[in-house]
Amino acid sequence: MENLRLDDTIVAVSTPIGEGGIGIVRLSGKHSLQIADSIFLSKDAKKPSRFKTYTVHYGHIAEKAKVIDEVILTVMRAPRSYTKEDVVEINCHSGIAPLKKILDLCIINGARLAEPGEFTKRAFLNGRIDILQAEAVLDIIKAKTELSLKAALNNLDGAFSKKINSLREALLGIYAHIEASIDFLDGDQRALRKDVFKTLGSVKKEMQGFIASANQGRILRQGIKAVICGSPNAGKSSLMNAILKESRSIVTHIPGTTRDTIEELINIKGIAVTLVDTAGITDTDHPIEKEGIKRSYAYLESADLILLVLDQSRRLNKNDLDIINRIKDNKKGLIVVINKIDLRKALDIKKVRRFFPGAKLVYVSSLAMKGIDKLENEIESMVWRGKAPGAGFTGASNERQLDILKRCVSDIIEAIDTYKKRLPLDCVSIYVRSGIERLGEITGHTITEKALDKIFSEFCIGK
Ligand SMILES: Nc1nc2c(ncn2[C@@H]2O[C@H](COP(=O)(O)OP(=O)(O)O)[C@@H](O)[C@H]2O)c(=O)[nH]1
Ligand SMILES: [Mg+2]
Repeated sequence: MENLRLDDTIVAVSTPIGEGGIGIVRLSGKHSLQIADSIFLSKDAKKPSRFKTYTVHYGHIAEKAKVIDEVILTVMRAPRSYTKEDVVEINCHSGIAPLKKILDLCIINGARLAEPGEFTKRAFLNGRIDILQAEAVLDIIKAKTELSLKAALNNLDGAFSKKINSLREALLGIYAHIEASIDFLDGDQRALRKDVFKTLGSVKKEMQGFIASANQGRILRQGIKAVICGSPNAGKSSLMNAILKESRSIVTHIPGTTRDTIEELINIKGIAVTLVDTAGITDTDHPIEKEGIKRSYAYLESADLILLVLDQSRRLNKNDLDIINRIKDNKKGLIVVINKIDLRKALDIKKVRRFFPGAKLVYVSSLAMKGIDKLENEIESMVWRGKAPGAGFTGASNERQLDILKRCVSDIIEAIDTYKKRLPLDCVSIYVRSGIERLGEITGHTITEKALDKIFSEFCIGK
């Protein structure tokens, strides 16, 4: 159980390494205060081990009286700290030299360099948070929009854990009843069977709800990739700029000059959208242009949403038709953006509709910044398929959680089928038990060390 050691004191730089105002070196474990004592010089010569919990102190970090940096030191004593252990945080100047030197000094004085996510892992092992909450910490760090931050905070707060725990308790209730029912009389057996059936049905329904909303959780966490495509000069780069409301992509009169793809991360109605401006798709022999087009197609493969830009001021040409044929049977989200509505109309809209019978058409002028709002609304409703998560969203946020939920639902379905076959309740209870164990894996009630390692390996050192 190498990784589950809790006896040693760990240390890490908890802020991103680089030049900045403040950098933080964090210590956690039994010897945190003792280590701080040996490297911290306070003005009044008081030692950190004498400091009250949640107090902040000015002083210097020094190696044998040689000052390394001017710092502020915070003491948070067990059990009321991030890890439930004695924690010391040293706010120093953020530069490679002071951070590295202070880190080294802590190690020389008995601390061990923390593994990725080890502070949060200790918070879990010491029982302050469960695994869903630990994963929420990661979601918070990675959140790109307010909406995704809110969802992650709800999970950190334990909103999802509570729901999972109550399902687990419902299953535990059934399990205990069945186990106790062996001596029941017939009449009582019948009442129990009814009860078991009802509870299994409602547990199944709730879990299926979580599975259905997991896609929203995934989008909140990861965002989506929207790829702008279309023929040269259709106005792709202009559209990108209009959406970004600033000129980041190259806009030019010469067709085919955006040879490479340009990506920007933007916030559209709370969704983190990676917007990609591709090279115009055209029939060409130019090697660089060809490469750009190859990449455009590759991007289309990986897109969650395609924005096809068509130029309203001209009729469909061969390039348009090539790309339309390429994407018309696409199973992903697609919005047809009819651009240049400030110009005289030459495009046959009916023909466009025939290619994309179900698709949304949005009319814009990228140049005049017209219709961009409507496009953003359309992107939002397309992404959420009309069911946008509110600020109270709580649910599965990653593949691990979703995968376990799915396996758990199949256990419950098996349990219900077994019940319906009128087999003895003992047979039902086998599946109920499996379901209980799986739900325990989600929260960490029952979890293997391997699964734990995998979860925390996604964290960075210092978290
Ligand atoms: N009138 C008008 N011109 C536009 C509009 N959008 C783009 N253009 C012009 O069309 C040309 C090609 O635009 P660009 O964004 O580079 O097209 P791309 O090759 O698809 O990236 C430029 O001269 C733009 O100014 C629009 O909505 N209205
Ligand atoms: Mg362009």
